[in-house]
Amino acid sequence: MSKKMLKASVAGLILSVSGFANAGLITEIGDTGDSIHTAQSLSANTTQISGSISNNSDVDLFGFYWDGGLLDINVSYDNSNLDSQVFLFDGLGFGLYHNDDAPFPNSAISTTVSAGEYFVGVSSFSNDPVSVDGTIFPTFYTGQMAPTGPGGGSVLSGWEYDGVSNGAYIVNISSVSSYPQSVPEPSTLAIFTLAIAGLVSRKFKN
Ligand SMILES: [Ca+2]
Ligand SMILES: [Ca+2]
Ligand SMILES: [Ca+2]
Repeated sequence: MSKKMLKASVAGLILSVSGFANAGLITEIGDTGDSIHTAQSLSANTTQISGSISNNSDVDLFGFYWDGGLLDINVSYDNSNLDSQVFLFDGLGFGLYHNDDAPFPNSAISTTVSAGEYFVGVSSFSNDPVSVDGTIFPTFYTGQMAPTGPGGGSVLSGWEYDGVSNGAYIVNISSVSSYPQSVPEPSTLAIFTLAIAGLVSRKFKN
């Protein structure tokens, strides 16, 4: 290998290693919101989030795009007094999974989901998400829970704000994707036209 080639490959290796490190860790910016409209978006290739439940009522939501397949999320809090809970919502705000204490003392979710937008939420036990119909998840803490609470059929509208701890946390997450480019105008127009055509034909049938 020539000296020039060696230099180039060393430079390339340094670039790729630093690029990998930069892409992985994302830090909470200020205090991210507790609704899907105020959530911080994760950039592509994020594998770790460093954040803080800054007071007992704080909830942190992060939005991301997922290519589909097995999604692993694990919240840990080695150096703080936080007792975390983790939640997964779909792109519309419907609850998918919740875990408080497993594997203890972490809060983890592992699920295979289709491609699309999702939101991961962190709160302090027992600050649970609610919809207009009540709590979205059951209040068990023995593992990963489906949204079988009274409010599980409706989208996230708020939280109970009754947490009992606070502190820093780390979320380890399967490498997320970049958000797809915005939907081109013609497709939007086509969907709109189809919807109108559907409405008109229904009216005619009636
Ligand atoms: Ca926060
Ligand atoms: Ca927050
Ligand atoms: Ca917990």
